[in-house]
Amino acid sequence: MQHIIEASNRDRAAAHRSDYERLGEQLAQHKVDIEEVVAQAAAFEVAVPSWGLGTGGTRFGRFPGRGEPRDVYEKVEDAAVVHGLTTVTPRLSLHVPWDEPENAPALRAHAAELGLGFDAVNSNTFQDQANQALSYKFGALGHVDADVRRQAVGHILHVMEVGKALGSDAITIWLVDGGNYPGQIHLRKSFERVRDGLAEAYADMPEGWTMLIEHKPFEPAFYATVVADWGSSLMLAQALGERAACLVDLGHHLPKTNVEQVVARLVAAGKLGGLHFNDSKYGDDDLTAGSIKPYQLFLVFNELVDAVRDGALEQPPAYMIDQSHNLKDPIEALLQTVNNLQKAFVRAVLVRRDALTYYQQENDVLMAEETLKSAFEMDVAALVAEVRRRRGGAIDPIAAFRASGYRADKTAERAAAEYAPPQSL
Ligand code: PSV
Ligand code: MN
Repeated sequence: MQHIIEASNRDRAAAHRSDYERLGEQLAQHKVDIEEVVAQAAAFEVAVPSWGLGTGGTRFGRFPGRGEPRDVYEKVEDAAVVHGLTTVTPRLSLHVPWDEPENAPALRAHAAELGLGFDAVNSNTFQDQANQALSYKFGALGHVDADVRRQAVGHILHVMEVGKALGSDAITIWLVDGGNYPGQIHLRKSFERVRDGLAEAYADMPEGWTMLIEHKPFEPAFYATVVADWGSSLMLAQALGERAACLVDLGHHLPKTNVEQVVARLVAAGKLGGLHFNDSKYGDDDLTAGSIKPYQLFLVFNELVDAVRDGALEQPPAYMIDQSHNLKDPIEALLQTVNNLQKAFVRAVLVRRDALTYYQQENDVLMAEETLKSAFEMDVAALVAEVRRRRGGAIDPIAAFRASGYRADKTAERAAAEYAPPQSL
């Protein structure tokens, strides 16, 4: 891939240089040094979800793409391509058991060879797995039966073991416990059971790990989900202790929720641990981040950049993508996503914070809003491309990927009848 990137960058070098210089001049007029922004932008990294590398689907069907990865080893291979082109996705967030490796140390070594590591691991008590003794049909950690609860805690501990072997240092737990009809679950007691189950898993969490609790208002529970909102998530994180925090998935909010304000509240509580990026029009649509509500994405980053800058956040939360690529080529969708995320982040960096504070103090509503809007409207594509170029990535990752013929090569290779997964070595 490296020689393709170089060739692709050579073709674009002159046009890119002039775009970058023009942006530098524009920023200089506002007394902003483009080099400083490039340095800050280079700090942005985001994890890729193992499930985002294959074609996703809905409950009505799935239309597989060409040359999809057949197992987690091939997913790692594809993730390395995304990282090679973008240079900012060095970690994979693995779902267990969807992408559980037979041999975690071997997978870790394979990933390391390709320059990748592992981000938070994700547990799954939302589906029954083959050979599972007890069903999660009526819940897992919140189930009325203590044996089911024990099994669910056991699964979470197992996922941590897998994560430990992979070199992860966090687990993300999204629970679907809930009910479809009033009366089905005891609203208060189901929450207490979930809290107690999480506390058991938390007590055995490896040293230095963080437990990320992800809330979601509905689906698959259609009447009452136990961990439905940021308030429930925060109560759990506070009950568990210092190493538990909340994860905000941008798609897990009721329509019209002010997501950036949710982010601000969790920062204020010292409990914002991670973000799942995606976008949506109606619900948890898992579309490309920035494709539907780019202003919201920018406003979320605005809160995060502001919080890091004034010390409200000691370090940025864990950034992860959580999308389902049903129609787009998954690698291309990820390249597009990463670019959208970087642009939103850079625009947030460009917000003139002194001016914003001044206008807020003066109750100058219009100018305060314009201060945000003017940063949001900046065309920062060249700056983000320059970050990639300097790190050995592609000025235009999608063009370079298309020029590489990678998908066509993999389509031929992965269609081969005989396949020996590398973990059998
Ligand atoms: C649930 O909708 C979710 O956002 C959780 O993060 C899951 O782990 C992921 O999507 C994959 O289904
Ligand atoms: Mn999520």
